[in-house]
Amino acid sequence: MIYQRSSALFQEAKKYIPGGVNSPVRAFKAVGGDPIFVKEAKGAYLYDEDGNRLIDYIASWGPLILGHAYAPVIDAVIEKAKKGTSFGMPTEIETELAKLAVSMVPNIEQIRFVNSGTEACMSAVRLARGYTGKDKIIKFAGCYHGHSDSFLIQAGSGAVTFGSPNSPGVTKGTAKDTLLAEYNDLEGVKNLVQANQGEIAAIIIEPVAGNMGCIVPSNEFIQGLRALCTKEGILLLFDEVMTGFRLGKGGAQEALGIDADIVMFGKVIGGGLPVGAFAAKAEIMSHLAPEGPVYQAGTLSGNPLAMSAGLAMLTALNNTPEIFQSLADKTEYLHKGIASALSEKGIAHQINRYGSMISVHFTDEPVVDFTSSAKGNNETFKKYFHGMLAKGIYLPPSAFESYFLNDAISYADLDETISAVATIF
Ligand code: KE4
Repeated sequence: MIYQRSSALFQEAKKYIPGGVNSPVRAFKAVGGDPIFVKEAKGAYLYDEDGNRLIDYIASWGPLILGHAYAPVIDAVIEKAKKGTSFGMPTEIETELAKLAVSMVPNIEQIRFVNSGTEACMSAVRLARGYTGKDKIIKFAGCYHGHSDSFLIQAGSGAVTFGSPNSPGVTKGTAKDTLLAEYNDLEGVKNLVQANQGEIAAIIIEPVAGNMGCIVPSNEFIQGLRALCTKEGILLLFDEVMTGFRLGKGGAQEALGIDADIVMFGKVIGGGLPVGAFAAKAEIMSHLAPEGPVYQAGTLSGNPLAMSAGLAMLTALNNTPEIFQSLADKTEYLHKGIASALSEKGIAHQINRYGSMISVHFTDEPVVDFTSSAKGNNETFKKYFHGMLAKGIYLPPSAFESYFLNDAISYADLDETISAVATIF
């Protein structure tokens, strides 16, 4: 594999864009080396600027669940663009996507579209604070809800990758209203609630975590959170930016059998264009402007171009729900293949998997929270990442991320991936 053109492009990018990227996780800081510049992509494959073909396990960090340049999405976007891209006025397609999303996801009656997962989570927390009249939120170490100030406290994903979980620029005034708990530690949450009686508006969680690698909640933990929130009048916020429309039509609420009070989406719901959303029962959503007092807005929110991509994507998933099982089967196959390759070589590892989310951790201790995830051997991870890249397999460039399989990945691609693991170790 040669990467001259990518490296040259990176040098040029760094002159005009901070760190040469528009999102830090893309910069390979955690694994070293220069990031790969993509020229185009189709189905399961990325084609980079040096002419290399890479099997893609990121899918743009989740959105492209049916593979790159999925024809129905592309066609919808082209057709819609010819009629104008954004008007700043209501359009019918927003209602069509809202109706479809509400029909697919349990326990929601209304949805508000925004432009990113960050905006969805930030707006949902403001709504929860406005609805309850309380200020504090509880988040979990290693969970990432976007880069809004309240969330950059022991955040996951890029924030933890750079070892600066508490970002400069976040004021003490903001940080004091974000309480921190450990994932899968129900007692710790109960103690926080006890110590802040009557002050907590919401508990926000990734119901299946993907930003410290993939971490699955224990039944006792997630059911306990629901019961605690109900008892204490705290809103339970499910950040389904990753899991929404990926674990199934109904996302994590359906998969785990838990009703959240507000659900946030991003990624798949936009089909690869900038769409985020948050949703709840009408009784809660009616507190949002212009109907209610909680202000939230956005020039490009619900713009018809992004809506056309989201509508084509969700329509495809709604009409062929069997793809969710197909993806889960492929992910299980990958899990078993990588596990046997690593075991054969005597490499200490944990593999966490839920649906089509999976992550490999080079540690012999079960990975159940941020602390145990951080014990993974990053030197081994770096060798693994670059070894796989050299074999044409593109994995997330950080141990604190989940892979996202897309349904265009074939079993032949999976076999190529598995044999690459065996070879590099
Ligand atoms: P965005 O603002 O990046 O669209 O969404 C923020 C967000 C919120 N909630 C969850 C569970 C998320 O995973 C994310 C974004 N995920 C990262 C990858 N782990 C996006 C990649 C990036 O930061 O470039």
